[in-house]
Amino acid sequence: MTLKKNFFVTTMLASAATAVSFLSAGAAQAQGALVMYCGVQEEWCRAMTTAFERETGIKVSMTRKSSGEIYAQVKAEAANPRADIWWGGTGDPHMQAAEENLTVDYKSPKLAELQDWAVRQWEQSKNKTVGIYSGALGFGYNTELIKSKGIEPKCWADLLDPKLKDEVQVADPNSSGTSYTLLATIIQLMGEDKGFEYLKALHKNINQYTKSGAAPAKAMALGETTVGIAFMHDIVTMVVDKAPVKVVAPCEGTGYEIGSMSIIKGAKNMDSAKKFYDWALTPDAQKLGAEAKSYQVPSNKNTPVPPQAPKLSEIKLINFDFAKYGSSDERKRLLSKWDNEVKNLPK
Ligand code: S7P
Repeated sequence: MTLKKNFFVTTMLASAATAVSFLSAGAAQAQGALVMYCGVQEEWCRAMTTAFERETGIKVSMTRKSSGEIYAQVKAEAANPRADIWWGGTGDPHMQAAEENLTVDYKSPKLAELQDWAVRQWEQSKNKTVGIYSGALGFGYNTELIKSKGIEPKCWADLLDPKLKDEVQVADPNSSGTSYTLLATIIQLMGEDKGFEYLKALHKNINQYTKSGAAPAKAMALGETTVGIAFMHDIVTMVVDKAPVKVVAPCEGTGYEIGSMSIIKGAKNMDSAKKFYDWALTPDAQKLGAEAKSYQVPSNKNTPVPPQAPKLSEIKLINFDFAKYGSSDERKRLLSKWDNEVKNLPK
């Protein structure tokens, strides 16, 4: 090879190497921080973020919001999605997002390790959302404040007692998955007409419709409301923190949630989203819930169930129709009916 030829080959090789390193830098940029919308309590969201970063070296940018708010944001951003993964929150808005094509189907190698209810959620959503935990809806009361009322509520019906006027707190079902679970539960228990009559009567006793579903449990612990309707596990967290609070599984029976996880359609960090999805289904990741004082029942059969978790087998659970109450039309119809017929009723 002549000197000139040699120089030509060397230059070509160097340019090729530069092009390759440019390409991989570009790819690394495209695989930026994983953007997670998180639907559980802030402490658990933060624990998941830190552990995943430590485990994989992938940075996570996490935002915590209530279930209905995350759904609204994912829908609003659909043309140019910001988030990669939506982890946690009640299953109904995940189901609605699946039906509206806002999320993508994915089969995790961890699927075989999951409880039947978690897999059923995945199947019913055409593989677009999967169950990560479960927990029953109930209510609680502040054991100090209830004394002056002379009652001990045990049933949904007891919450209509005039002695509880302005003493009951629950979230707004538009923002809160917890409260939408209440709406769907009452309708399934009583039928739609009687269910709405119940919710209108309950409205007289409501002191505030909060944005977040767990807020009434915290308010009850602080003595700001006598009764709080919330997931039982969120009320247990207050009991563990030694608040004067009693947890009630309503005597008529109650609904429950399948907390879910979905990958956003058009995610800019698809590989990282799938890595997070698989990891979030492992016992090591699911154990972080109890460590953050979140006492749901985990979906992986090998994850220990926290001893504090309300025992689903001992609670009278309704046969919750997740497909119907997670469907886009039904969710929109019921939420607008609640807005029109309940929320703005005078007291
Ligand atoms: O606190 C945990 C938890 O109750 O929060 C989720 C809930 O959907 C989020 O709160 P919102 O009611 O405000 O949407 C539940 O999935 C979870 O068990």
